Amino acid sequence: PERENVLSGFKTSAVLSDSAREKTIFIHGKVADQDAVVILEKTPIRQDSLAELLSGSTLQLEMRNDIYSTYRLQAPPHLNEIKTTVVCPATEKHVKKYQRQESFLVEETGDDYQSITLPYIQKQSFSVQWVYNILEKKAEAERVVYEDPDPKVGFVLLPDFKWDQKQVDDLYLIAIVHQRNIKSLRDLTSEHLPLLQNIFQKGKEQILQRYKLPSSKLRVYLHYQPSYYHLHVHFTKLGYEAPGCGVERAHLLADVIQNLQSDPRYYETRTLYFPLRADDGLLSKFKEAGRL
Ligand code: M7G
Repeated sequence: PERENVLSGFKTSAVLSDSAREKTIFIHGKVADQDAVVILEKTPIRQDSLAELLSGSTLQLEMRNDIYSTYRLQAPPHLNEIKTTVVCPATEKHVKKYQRQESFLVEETGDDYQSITLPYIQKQSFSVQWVYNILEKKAEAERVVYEDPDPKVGFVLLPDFKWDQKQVDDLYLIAIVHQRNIKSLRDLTSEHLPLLQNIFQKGKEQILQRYKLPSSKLRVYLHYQPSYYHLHVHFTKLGYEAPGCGVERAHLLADVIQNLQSDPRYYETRTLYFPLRADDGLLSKFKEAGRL
């Protein structure tokens, strides 16, 4: 494992959000004059480490009352890690993405997509360089779980960077398609059914083989709007509320496939609903167009 401390010179400028329940904090700051976003998250307590945790820790009594007592437990360092994600250099848009914000539901017709959303995302979306790095094996190559190299229906399946792979309870993988011209759900037509069916079927098979999770335990979905406009599918464990996964943005892959089977142009023409955050530039565009 790489031992480096990019964070030793980190200067905090603001806490973007935090959650005592999720045990996370999102911080904005600077690393050597560059803007950075740092996400700290306490990891779940693993069942397979319980014996070691209980026997190998020191306990400090806080209070005792009748049959009740509370302690502070000092776990061995390797059982007390904090998962840390660093985005550096971070753009203004990254800072906004992680800032707690009020959001508003937008109604986007097919025409709105063409006249408002498409021009906006062509100018203003996150770089998908990290996606190309994965497809070209320039990054995360050793993390790839499965690849179908076919240029039309192929994809790469790998752990999402939100998942530390230590326990299956919060399983989170993404399938990234090899085709480079599909931005999002909006671009899908019946032409893409073989691709979607391939991802659905092989993704489920691989997860069953490797993690022993049957498809009845999986939530397989796309986000609209996504953060990154290169088509990808999320695979998470059913019942795991992944951070940032509000119901409004999720479209189950099984539904997407059926909708395209019944209407080849379903996602081109339908009104789609999604939340946008107060400071999202796209929200301003909808307001300017009188659509909100
Ligand atoms: P999305 O629906 O476009 O955006 O999903 P969201 O982040 O708003 O949900 C993109 C998914 O890719 C998210 O689940 C991210 O956690 C994940 N992801 C983002 N980046 C930059 C990386 C990365 O560099 N590597 C991996 N493995 N996953 C990433």
